[in-house]
Amino acid sequence: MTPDEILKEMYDQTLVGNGPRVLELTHQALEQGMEPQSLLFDSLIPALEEVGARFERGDFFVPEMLIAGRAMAGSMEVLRPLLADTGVETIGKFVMGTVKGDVHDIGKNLVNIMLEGAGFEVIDLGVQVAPEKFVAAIEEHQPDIVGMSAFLTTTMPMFKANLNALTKAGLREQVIVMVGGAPVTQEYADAVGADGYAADASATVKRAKALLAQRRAGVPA
Ligand code: B12
Repeated sequence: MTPDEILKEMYDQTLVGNGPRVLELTHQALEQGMEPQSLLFDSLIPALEEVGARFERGDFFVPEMLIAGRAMAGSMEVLRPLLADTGVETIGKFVMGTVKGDVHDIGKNLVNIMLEGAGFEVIDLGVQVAPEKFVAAIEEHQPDIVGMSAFLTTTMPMFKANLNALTKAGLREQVIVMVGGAPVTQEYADAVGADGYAADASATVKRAKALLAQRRAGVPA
């Protein structure tokens, strides 16, 4: 198969949630010397975007979203070490979690992979992370940045609840807070008082590095 054929079939098979075939194609692509980034950005992510569009139109339902998500996650397990293993030294510590009430983690996991690849040490708290768990993790790990993911308009208000919990625990000033997830916007991030927002994984890396550099230069975020 040519690289284009692989990308196309991988897209189609992710869309229909054929996990075993997506995994097979992932291995085949890598054996042929294709770049892991290309599989991610030219096939897997566009497929999930299409899944979301179909769900919105009522052509797909939750089970379809779930199997498509699983198919992508299976491939990401293979790609993860390849994307993260760039041999760069640690530049900062990042605590990351999906907010309480929300189980979406594909986007968060992708952000984690890219952050690791850029040299961040990432402590992943998983999904459904309650405010007190963010507080405890910050106390324990003393990260430079805490990242919060939310994918539902109903769980986005948890950002504010988390920020309030950090303030109450006296931790707000010592950590940079970044927020993100499909429905989140820069305006929303500003409104809840987060320090940073990014729309995708590579923008997150750029923004995280910039915020860290600012903080280390003594400029408040
Ligand atoms: C797969 C999926 C699921 C899977 C999740 C599997 C998993 N393990 O994650 C399952 C089936 C479980 C699911 C369930 C539901 N889902 Co859903 N889901 C999706 C879908 C199709 C893809 C999400 C995804 O993985 N995208 C791919 C990743 C790579 O993109 P991403 O998530 O946006 O992440 C990127 C950025 O947002 C950013 N980012 C992410 N996190 C962070 C964090 C920080 C700090 C920063 C800076 C950046 C950042 O970088 C990421 C990488 O580039 C989306 C549709 C869509 N277009 O997003 C709907 C979607 C998010 N789901 C939706 C809904 C409604 C639901 C349900 C309520 C459905 C239901 N009726 O039960 C439930 C809720 C369950 C819950 N309590 O959480 C809606 C949300 C609508 C809204 N605005 O509120 C969406 C948008 C679908 C739609 N178009 O209507 N879902």
